[in-house]
Amino acid sequence: MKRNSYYSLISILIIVILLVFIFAGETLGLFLTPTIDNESVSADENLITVGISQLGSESVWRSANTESIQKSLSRENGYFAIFSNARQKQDNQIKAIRNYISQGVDYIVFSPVMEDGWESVLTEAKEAKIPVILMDRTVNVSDDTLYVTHVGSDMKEEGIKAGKWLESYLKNRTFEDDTVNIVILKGTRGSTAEIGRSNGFHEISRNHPEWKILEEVDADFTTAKAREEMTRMLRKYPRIDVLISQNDDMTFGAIDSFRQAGITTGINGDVTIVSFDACHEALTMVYNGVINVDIECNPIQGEYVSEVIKKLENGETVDKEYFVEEQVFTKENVKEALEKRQY
Ligand code: GZL
Repeated sequence: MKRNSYYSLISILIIVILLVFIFAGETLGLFLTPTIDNESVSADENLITVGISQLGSESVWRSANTESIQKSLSRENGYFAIFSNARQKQDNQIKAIRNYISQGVDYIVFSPVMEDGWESVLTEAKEAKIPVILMDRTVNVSDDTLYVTHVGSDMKEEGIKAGKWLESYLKNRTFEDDTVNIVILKGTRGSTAEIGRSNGFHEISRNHPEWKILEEVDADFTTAKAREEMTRMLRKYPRIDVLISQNDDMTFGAIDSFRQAGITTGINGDVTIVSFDACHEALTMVYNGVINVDIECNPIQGEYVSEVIKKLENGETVDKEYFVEEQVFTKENVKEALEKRQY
């Protein structure tokens, strides 16, 4: 065999072996979850080791939530935190949690991408005597001892707030043929935020036969998907009066689509917009009258999680549920919040 073809064969072989290794590593989640190496967690520091599985980085809200947990569970505060981003895939979260269990962390903190499918991995954590704290979203399990506490928002209450705001807003407004045409952009199907906000809003909307919900579509909390779905719905429905958008990132995509179609939104606009999260960019739009109302969902949950862990470390009992403080923002009250909003 000629020397050159020998070398090219060897290099092809090396590339193939590398690709197999990377694929196997990704599949087994080996690259997703950093490990605790002994040098980094010296015993005398007496750090509390926490495995954190964050569901993704799909929205402004999520980035703020991640920053909050990483800031609170810091080394200065007595923690050694291992962090993994599941890229919106439940399998990646399950792999990360299993990895944390095998590393024998002291606590597991995670934001479940959807409510179902956690029984077995949480049973493994319980059997390993590793307390699990839910952050942001929650899980649907038959045995609620599979997690110690949920720190997050009352999402159903957020949906009810949206419905009640729309009720009061529509009281002195009339629409063609006395029907209010509504479309809903929903978050990740099966997530606590999507389930809670949908159920809460429907609890109010079912009292209004004049509210016609033309379509509810899953846009996965992302700007791109929302833009795509809103463009499709604008082609499909001759008149849309109200958009309920289950997070600000989807609202941004929908507004792009309205603008493309020459449709105005917000105060005195063609379409009334109800959004959720209340991030800085959206609150600026509320202030400028482009979004009518923003139902706050507070991502700053790290301090609550750290407080729960410190209580558990001291052998104190903790509540099953900790809800964070949240408001409803309109043009009338948004200015002060806007000046303080960090995300
Ligand atoms: C709400 C959280 C949602 C936000 C979205 O608690 O789960 O997920 O509303 C985020 O922005 O993507």
